[in-house]
Amino acid sequence: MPKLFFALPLPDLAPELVAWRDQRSWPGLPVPESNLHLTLAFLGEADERTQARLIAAAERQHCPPFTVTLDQTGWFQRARAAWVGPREWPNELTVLARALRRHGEKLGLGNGEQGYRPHVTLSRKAGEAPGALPAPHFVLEADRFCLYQSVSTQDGVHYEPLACWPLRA
Ligand code: 3AM
Repeated sequence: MPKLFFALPLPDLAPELVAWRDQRSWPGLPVPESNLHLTLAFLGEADERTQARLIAAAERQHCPPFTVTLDQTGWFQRARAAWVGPREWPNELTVLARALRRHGEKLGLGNGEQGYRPHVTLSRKAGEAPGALPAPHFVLEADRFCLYQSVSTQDGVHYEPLACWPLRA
């Protein structure tokens, strides 16, 4: 069964983020540009019936478009992920992430974690935190969200959108 998650795609920002990361000393193994995303809710393995239910729930989800400024670097020590993320973020993002996590939980999905820390993972297997300076400054104009599946190939993992929905009030 494929592993699923909801995320914001970063079509315009991904090349800028990669160029920024690759210009500096950044720890760990770089995440390929095509895999960059901002996770809203991790779901885990889901069968086709559950996928269809997730899609139906996401279709009914309403959220206005919002802006997120990625102005900080960070490191999840346990996951060994180095990232950029917002210092502060709009309430719409918190509410959307929570609603999508709950859709998953109602279907028995998720990892039980309650806290939400928006971030874009730029590298994995990072043994140390990235430098804090110079601070990043990337503006994400979020206007849609997607359900992704994680596909393992010989070249590594690829994240493929299964379906996307516009953010609208
Ligand atoms: O790219 P980020 O860091 O946002 O770390 C995985 C990645 O998130 C996360 O799901 C996203 C797509 O794979 N992930 C994988 N397993 C996870 C788990 N058990 C997980 N997040 C939470 N719990």
